[in-house]
Amino acid sequence: MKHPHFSRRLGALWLAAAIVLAGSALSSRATIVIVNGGFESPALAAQGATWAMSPTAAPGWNTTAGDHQIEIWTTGMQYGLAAFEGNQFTEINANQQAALYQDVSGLAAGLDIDFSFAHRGRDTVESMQFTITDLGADGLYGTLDDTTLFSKIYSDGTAAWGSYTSAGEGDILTTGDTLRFSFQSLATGSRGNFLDGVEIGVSDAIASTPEPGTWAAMAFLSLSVGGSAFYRRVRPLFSPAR
Ligand SMILES: [Ca+2]
Ligand SMILES: [Ca+2]
Repeated sequence: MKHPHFSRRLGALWLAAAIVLAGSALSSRATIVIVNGGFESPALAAQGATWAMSPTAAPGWNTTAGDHQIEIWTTGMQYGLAAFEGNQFTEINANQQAALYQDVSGLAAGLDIDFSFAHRGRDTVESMQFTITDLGADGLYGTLDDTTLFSKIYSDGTAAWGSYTSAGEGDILTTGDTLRFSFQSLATGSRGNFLDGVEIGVSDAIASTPEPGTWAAMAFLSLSVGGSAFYRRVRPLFSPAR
């Protein structure tokens, strides 16, 4: 059976979200809308000085860096430093000051946005600015119809990961436009601002939502019977393709 407005790609995204949410820091109601938030893909060999630096080092992520380089570290690469989650994390400044971001389109309006992430300084207390921007009707970043939905600066030293969530930040709602989720390093130069464990999810306060323990069963069900029940629950979060 064909499901209009629901592409195979989105279906895969929902399944991935269901799996991720088993250990999520976000509400059990939230559906993750970004990909590779833990910088675990592609998996690098876990050995001393292994890192990746390339435009495709972290699928799903984009950088504002002029050289387009994204840098991924593995646990133990330097300073005995371990990833906040999994085995890999990123340093926002690869060769220069930059922002890492993901644009998410197709979200219905009026959904609650929740987030969590971990941040750490490399050399000293370092700061970055997390911003959620509505790109407006033109869907383009940096134009006059952009609106900032949320923006906050986070500062952490080298001793430990700082762990943050949207708890206590008030409601942040989707608008129906494409949104940019951006982590802008405020450190200059080729070093600074480790980032890991990024989870950004949306939830509909009205939708009936299963308990976390049922997600895996639902994912299995959707694979087994074509996902009609699973899709019906989650499809209202996305508006029809435009
Ligand atoms: Ca990670
Ligand atoms: Ca715009």
